[in-house]
Amino acid sequence: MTKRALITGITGQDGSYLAEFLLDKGYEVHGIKRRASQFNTQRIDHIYQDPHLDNARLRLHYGDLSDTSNLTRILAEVQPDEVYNLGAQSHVAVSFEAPEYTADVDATGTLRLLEAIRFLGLDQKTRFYQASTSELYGLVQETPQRETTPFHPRSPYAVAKLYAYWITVNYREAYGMFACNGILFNHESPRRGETFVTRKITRGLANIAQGLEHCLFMGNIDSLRDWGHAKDYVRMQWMMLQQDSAEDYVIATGKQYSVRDFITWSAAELGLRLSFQGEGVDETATVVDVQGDKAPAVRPGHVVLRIDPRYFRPAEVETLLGDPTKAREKLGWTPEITAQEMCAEMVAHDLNAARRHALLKAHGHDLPVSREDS
Ligand code: NDP
Ligand code: GDR
Repeated sequence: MTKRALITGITGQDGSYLAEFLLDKGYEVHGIKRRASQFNTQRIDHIYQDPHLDNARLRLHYGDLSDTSNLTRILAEVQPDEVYNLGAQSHVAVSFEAPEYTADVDATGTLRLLEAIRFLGLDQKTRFYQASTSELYGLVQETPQRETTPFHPRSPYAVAKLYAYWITVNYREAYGMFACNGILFNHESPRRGETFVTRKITRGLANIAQGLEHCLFMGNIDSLRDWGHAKDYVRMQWMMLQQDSAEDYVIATGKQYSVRDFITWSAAELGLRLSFQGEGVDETATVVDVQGDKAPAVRPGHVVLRIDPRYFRPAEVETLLGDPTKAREKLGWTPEITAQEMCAEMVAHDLNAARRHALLKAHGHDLPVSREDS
């Protein structure tokens, strides 16, 4: 029997990798996609299947986590064996700007899905994965953080995800649903949204290397994170739903680096050696050496990075480090891609894009570089 999965957030970073993964496993994959004024399917265009084909195994449904009737109708139609709830307003800084919306989508949206599953009588058939987050630990109470570490969320996003975490546990305990939380630490890839810190760095420096931008403006570069690769992490999301019992798992690498480290690695991938000078909001990074041909627009002395306090958060999560022992011992999961390898892949991807852009520019097509302030 072909298994059927429903993914909310299929157009996002994780949704796109998970859809690929499940299609490879022979699943019929249904995804919920928001209506947008422009195409928002760039991450899944390569796996798109024409719905007119009888044997299409990827199907998209318009929907939104804020719309109960829409979610109920899609669930009734699809009758999924597995639901992966990856849809969310997922940007921590933006959640301070739009706290109520974030709560509606990230917290109540999760409840809407769980309740629709129950209402439709699918609670004993459909397995449920909730995209929980290391942001739950926030102001950390223990290092490294594991499944039993107390939570202390530090943003509207994290507080909304705390509700989603507990409502998932509650539906498991109250109704015997197979519902799990994956407490995932930061994971990145060339498909990472452009305003998350790693992608902002790899894309920004690649653009600077090609003369498309001049300087990167950053927030707290002393922040420490446990970064893994999204491809490794979606494998684990699936594994969690294949177990005999529903449990919650921390997914992390167990290694921690600073944002500053990530900047240094990215610059090195472009042949740039940086020197950090000054302190706090006056800190800058200047190029001291240029090697190779990847950064023709950069000379020694170029200030490629400045601090802009607008990127500081009202409450910061300074440090996160996960302990993935349970995932390793119970599920045999270990991450295969290191943070440095991932950084190299991201820089190579963004350099390619920047080179294409610079080439168009050199031929008179001066397209603006898309930018966003976060
Ligand atoms: P992305 O931001 O890349 O993707 C989020 C997805 O959710 C997009 O498909 C987006 O649609 C969709 N979405 C946003 N709002 C709504 C809504 N109102 N209704 C339906 N769908 C919506 O996130 P990631 O792929 O990185 O993360 C996936 C999930 O995992 C998220 O829930 C995130 O909070 C969580 N998480 C992520 C971690 C990470 O490091 N990446 C770590 C821990 C948890 P659109 O494309 O139209 O914007
Ligand atoms: P995070 O990811 O908040 O951990 O949430 P992000 O990459 O946005 O920030 C990581 C750290 O970098 C610092 N930082 C900056 N961040 C951004 N975006 N822009 C900057 O200019 C900048 N300068 C410094 C941040 O302050 C922070 O400390 C991500 C999201 O994917 C969540 O959905 C997910 O739940 C968590 O990871 C785990």
